[in-house]
Formats: sequence, structure tokens, C-alpha cells
Amino acid sequence: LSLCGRTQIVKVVPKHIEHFSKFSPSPLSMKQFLDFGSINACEKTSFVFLRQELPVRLSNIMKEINLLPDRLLTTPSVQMVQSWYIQSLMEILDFLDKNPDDYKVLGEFVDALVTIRNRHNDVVPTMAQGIIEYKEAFAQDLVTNQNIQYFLDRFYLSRISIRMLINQHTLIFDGSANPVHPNTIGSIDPHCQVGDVVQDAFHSAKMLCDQYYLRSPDLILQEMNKKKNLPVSMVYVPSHLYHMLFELFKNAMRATIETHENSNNLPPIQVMVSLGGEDMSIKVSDKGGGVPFRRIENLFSYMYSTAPAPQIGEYTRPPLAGFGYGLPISRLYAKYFQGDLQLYSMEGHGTDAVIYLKALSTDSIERLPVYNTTALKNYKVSQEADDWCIPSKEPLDLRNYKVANHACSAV
Ligand code: W6P
Repeated sequence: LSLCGRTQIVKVVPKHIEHFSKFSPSPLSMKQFLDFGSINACEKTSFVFLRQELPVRLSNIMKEINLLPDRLLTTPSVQMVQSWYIQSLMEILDFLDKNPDDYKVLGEFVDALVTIRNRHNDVVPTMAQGIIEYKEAFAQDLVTNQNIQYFLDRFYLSRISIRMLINQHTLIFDGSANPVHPNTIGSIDPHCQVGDVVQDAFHSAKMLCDQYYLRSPDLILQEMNKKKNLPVSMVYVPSHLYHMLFELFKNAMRATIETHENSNNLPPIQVMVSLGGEDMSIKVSDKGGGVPFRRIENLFSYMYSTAPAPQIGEYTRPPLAGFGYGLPISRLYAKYFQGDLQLYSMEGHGTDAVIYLKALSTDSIERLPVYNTTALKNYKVSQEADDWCIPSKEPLDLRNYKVANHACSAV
């Protein structure tokens, strides 16, 4: 691949995107991830897989970036993110004509992946900045909110999956690094102790909470294991689980403290970890007064939860929850291996947040967006009339409906 100058890039890159976006991404199961890291793990096999699969995943989502409304696509932030994707795609394509049997090539590939991972570190705040720029210039409506939601859910899920592939390869095949966690395979723990991750995440959230509010609720943790009388354990990525739980705890603590401001004791946050035959579920319950049902969807909205960053000297937000993309991205982590994250709230009482994960590693298969005509259609939804009536604020004035022979003194 010889590229010289911008004109070459502009001509050549779209051809590669066209080519690789015609392939569907290949979702991996937990078992396949573990196999790449087992004793007979072959760096060459992983290399040959990734130099095809990474361009496929990158190109699939790059096609969708191109479908964003022009007013968003042309913001400096989104342009920057797009340029990172183009650069990274080219750097991986450089390896297509290299020899997998050359150990130097394998080493250069690991280095390239590290460079790419770092380049994309700030994708989430940069995209958020793009949304802010867009919101400042254009009125936000329901259709744009839906389109942005659809795109960012797919875009961030794709990003989670690409980083997972990169992390696994670099962690397993970076010879210099002696593993910090000898029992993990890349970022996967085949015996992830769910209760331990709950304790860790709670402890971190509690420290933030103490720092800001000078107090914090306690934790009551219960476990149910249908199969054995043992702590719940599963094959999972502990960092993903930690991310979700930390986010839920911050939200639960903030709600608890803010609704018990004038009380000396705080109701504890109760957690139930339950392992069944199909699901491993974690319920986080707070007595923080709950959220009106109408507003639950907004908690997961990228557009409604993007606020400009506070200026220096300006009032700074509490470090605890309720801002940014914590909840929608936590839900994507759950969905990534076929799980989900749902909120059940009762306004006036409190909120239950439930993480559903697959108990069996054979069911834990990557959930990946694919660019096809169905996806394309979802970006073409125009501003058509809703097929549900708009409720009027004022009660209907029935006096306008006079009926002959109907005696009605008010008429
Ligand atoms: C709330 C709002 C919320 C979001 C996520 C998790 C827990 C809670 N509690 O009041």
C-alpha cells in the first residue's frame, strides 16, 4: 500500500471501505476468545484474523458515520474522529501484504495496535463535543434524538468490540509484559467472582461519595446460586462489570443522599447477585425517591445527557453520576455479550437497576452492528407524522358538539 499525499488517501481509502464493509463482522464467543489465549495460542492465527476482522469492523461503522446528517458530520469534532478511523484503517491495511511467519511483523503489529488504541482514547468525549456543537446550532427534535441514539449505540458498541479485540491480542502476545493477573486470559477472567467486583465498585463509589457529601450509604450484598452453595462465579470481563456497577452505585448513592438530606440515617443500597441456568443477574436497589417513568428513557439518551463541560472557575458538577454517558455506555457493555441493563423505578420510593448477563460462556457471544440495507433505512427516517394522537393540554370543550334535541342548559 503506497500512499502519497492527501489526494491518494481520498481516492484509495473509500475503495477499501467499500470492499471491507461488504463483509459482515464475525462475532466471537467467550470460548473463542479464551482459545486465542490458551496454551496452544498462536499469535500468527490471531494476527491473520485481526488484519482482516479489524478492517471489516472499522469499515462497517465508517459507512454509518458517513450517513450522519451533514450538519453533524461536518462538525470539527466528528471530522476529527473520522480522520482517526481513516488513519487506523490504513495502518492495519499496511499489514495485508506482510509475512505472518516473520516474527518482526508480529511485533510491529502489536505496536501498531497499541498506537491505534491510544489514538482512539478520546473518541467518547470528542463525539460528545460534536453533539454539543450540533445542539448549539440546531434545534433538537425527537427525530434527531432518535437518529443520534441509534447511531451512537451502534458506534460505541462497535468501538467496545474493536477495543476488546485489540486488548486481547496485545495482552496475550506482548512478550515483554509479565501478566499482572496470572489467572486472566487477556481481559477475561474465567472465574470472575461477581461479589468481589460488586464490593470493589461499591468501595470506589463510596469514596467519591464520602469526599463530596461527607457521608455515604452502606451496602447489603446477597447472593443466590441455584447450582451450588458457592459464591457466584462466571466467565466475564471484570473491567466491563466493574464499569457498569460503578456507574449504578454512583447513581444510587447520589439519589439516596439527595432524598435523605435532612435525615441522620441513610437507607442502605441492597444488591442481589443471582445465578440461574441461563442468566446471571445483579439487582442494585436504592431508596432514593425514584424517577418518574416518563424520564427513565432520557437517562439513556446521548442527546439529552450531553451538557457543555463547566468552564474553569465556574460551578463544577458533583463527581457523582447523573451526567455524561455513564448509563447508556454501561448498557452497551451489558449488551455486548448478549446481556442488558434495565431500570425499574417507583417515583416516591426508589429505583431497582438490573444487569442481566448470560450465565453460560457458550451464550456469551459478541453482539455486533452490521452495515446493511436495514441499517441504511434507519438513517433515512424522515420527519413524518406520528401515528399516535398528540394529547391536548386543555380538556376538550364539549359545548362545540351540540346535538339536536339534546337539552343541555350550558349551551
Ligand atoms: C436513581 C436514578 C438511577 C439511575 C441508575 C441507577 C440507580 C438510580 N437511582 O434515582
